[in-house]
Amino acid sequence: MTDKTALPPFLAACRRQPTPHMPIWVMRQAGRYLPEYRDVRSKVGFAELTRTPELAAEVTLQPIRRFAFDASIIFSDIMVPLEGMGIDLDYAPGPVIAEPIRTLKQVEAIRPLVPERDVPFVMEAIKLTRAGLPAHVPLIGFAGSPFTLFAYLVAGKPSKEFSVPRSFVHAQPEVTARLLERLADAMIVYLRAQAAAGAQALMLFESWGGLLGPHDFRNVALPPVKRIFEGLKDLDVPLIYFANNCGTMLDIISELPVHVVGLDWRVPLSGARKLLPGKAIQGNLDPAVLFAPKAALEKRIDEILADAGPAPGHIFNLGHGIWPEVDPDAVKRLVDYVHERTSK
Ligand code: 1CP
Repeated sequence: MTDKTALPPFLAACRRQPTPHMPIWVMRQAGRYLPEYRDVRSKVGFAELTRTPELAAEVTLQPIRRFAFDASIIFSDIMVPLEGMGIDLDYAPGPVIAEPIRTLKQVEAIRPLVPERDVPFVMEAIKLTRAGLPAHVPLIGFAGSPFTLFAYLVAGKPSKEFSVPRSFVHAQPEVTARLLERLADAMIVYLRAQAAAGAQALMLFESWGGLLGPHDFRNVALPPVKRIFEGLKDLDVPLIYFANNCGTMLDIISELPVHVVGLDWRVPLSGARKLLPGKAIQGNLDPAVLFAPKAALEKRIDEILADAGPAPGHIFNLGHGIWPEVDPDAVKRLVDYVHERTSK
């Protein structure tokens, strides 16, 4: 018999408590690798999907129906609150900004976010999704980190090197600091509104912070992130920081008041455990390994479990978002194998 009073495994692992099996979910788990998602998308554009609570809830629940995931993440995008702040953007499929930010005047013209007024559909989608989820599957709310949002806002479109925002940091330090501060304040109210609507954990995606070296990461990207997590500390929900490509900066990241640090596949988990005392870890199978035959996939999973060790406080995940080309059967093998290997 299961203990009805026990925390769901995902929330227990966030707090480094023992769990009956290791929880697993995958970043971008609702999306183009699922035929049922492609069906919905054949009828509505991505922006409309994010603005229609019934449809956003439906695609959020799709992977939960198919796989034994231990957490759900609300279907939206890191750019959605920026649309609510008056930024004109489109998805092609990555975000494209009509007028990339270059001046202080543009920064000052960005409206402060009032979530209930500007993006009510996100909170509505959270409520609908929560009502449709089983009790043991917590719902994660999320936002983009200020530096990651800054990278898109200044570059104007997805980019490999993000050379425009990276040079902007040095050419326009005051404008950079002001924009990051504005974004931090907006993400605090945005994440608080998601928690109030029913999100049971909050995750910040630092997808592009790894473009910076340790000096700039500490001085530019980190202060607004600290400001956000300080602004959420009083909430009774686990806070997760996904530190993509930041493996050389874990000593700096260890200072953040978060419960969980998400890690990409370049980071050995045994080393990360040492550098992140008191924090849970999340990750970190290379998304490319989902293309391996069954035995090789299982071997890699075993290696990650062995490297992270048996201590509580490990949530299994990919090291970054799942790719659209992945066979859903490989995801089923991944989820079921992690559960099988870690069941007590
Ligand atoms: O055509 C489509 O269906 C649009 C493709 C798409 C999807 C499915 C975009 C545009 N966003 C999303 C959903 C999305 N974005 C989720 C869904 C929730 C889930 O996991 O199930 C999440 C969490 C995001 C967050 C996001 N958007 C991040 C952070 C995570 C990461 O991957 O690092 C980033 C960097 C973005 C920007 C973005 N939005 C869309 C795309 C294709 C991109 C990436 C562009 C790039 O490569 O720079």
